[in-house]
Amino acid sequence: MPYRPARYSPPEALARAEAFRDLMAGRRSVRFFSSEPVPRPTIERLLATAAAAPSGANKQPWTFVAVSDPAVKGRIREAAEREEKRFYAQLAPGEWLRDLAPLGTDWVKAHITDAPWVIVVFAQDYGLAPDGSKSKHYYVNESVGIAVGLLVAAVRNAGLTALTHTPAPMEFLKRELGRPANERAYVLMPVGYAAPDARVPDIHRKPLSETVVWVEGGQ
Ligand code: IYR
Repeated sequence: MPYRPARYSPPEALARAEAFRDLMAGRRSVRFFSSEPVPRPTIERLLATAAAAPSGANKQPWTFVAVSDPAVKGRIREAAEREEKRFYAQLAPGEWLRDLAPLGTDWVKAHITDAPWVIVVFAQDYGLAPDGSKSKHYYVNESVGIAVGLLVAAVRNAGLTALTHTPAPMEFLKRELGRPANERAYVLMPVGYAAPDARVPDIHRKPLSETVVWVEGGQ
């Protein structure tokens, strides 16, 4: 079927690219959330944005579990902290702990109960129909990663913040949220307003010159 995406004049395209760059370059991972509520319709739009991501063979191999129930958030926090205590005290190699030191993270995960919403993203390693039959999914990690990227951008665009959090290991999330055999927890994201006194580590992005290689010609 025909498709005519919006197009812009080159100066307008540049201005839009700059404005979106500025919006996204101002994004920070925030670990301090206000408990101020965010209405469900807003979260629904953010999730619809994520679900518009491209995916291998259009299989859309993701499930988003949006939790605002304080009891469920409480159980998720408890289990996450149990895993994280073990991570920080026993599992993490010295180099990993040294790499995390500038972020100031530890096993306490107050963001899980402070934020009004916790979105748990599950990756579907294969399709599972209600009759139990299985089907193939393709490039699952890539597809779900792109969807989470769109979600992070949508959250920022709405003036909210999120933390992409991966308590390791994450098996407890599948159990706690009663997800089926074909799903695996991919990331946990508290979403809400940043606390008014939120602080972030003084870390910086690499200059583009270290990140981009140009191979130009022909235009
Ligand atoms: N999952 C732990 C440790 C952690 C790991 C990475 I890689 C980070 O970028 C941040 C934290 C935690 O959430 O504290």
